[in-house]
Amino acid sequence: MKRRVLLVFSLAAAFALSLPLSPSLWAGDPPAADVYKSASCACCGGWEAHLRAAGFTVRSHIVDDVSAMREKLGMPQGYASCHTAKVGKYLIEGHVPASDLRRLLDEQPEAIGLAAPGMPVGAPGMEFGTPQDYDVMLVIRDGEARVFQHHSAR
Ligand SMILES: [Cu+2]
Repeated sequence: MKRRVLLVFSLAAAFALSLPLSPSLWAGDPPAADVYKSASCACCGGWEAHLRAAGFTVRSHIVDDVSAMREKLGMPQGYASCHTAKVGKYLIEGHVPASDLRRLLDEQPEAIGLAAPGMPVGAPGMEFGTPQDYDVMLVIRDGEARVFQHHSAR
């Protein structure tokens, strides 16, 4: 418990320290995002548009079986959403905001990647209805994850 609090605190501190440096840290182009989704997924397209607007190059890949592709890529099924993306060495599951993706790429933690499990209303690409609170998880390995960023609906 203590370790977890310390970890959260040090991450918050690291994030705060990195803020003024962010523009210079982000000098290069971000890696391209390869997005694996089904042909009928409209909200996946919404998320891709969000990434493009944030400066990412997006390559869409239509697959018949999104779940099988998730398995193949290595994102644990417990964090499943509607699409799985590969960005650099990381996997991104679901409607993860570009700001979290950039922070992940800046910090380069040892992890599988990020996941916004399910389909949280209000997340990028899911802008309809009443927004809800949701957590973006840092998936370290199968069965081990922690909150990377909490997103409040307000
Ligand atoms: Cu979706």
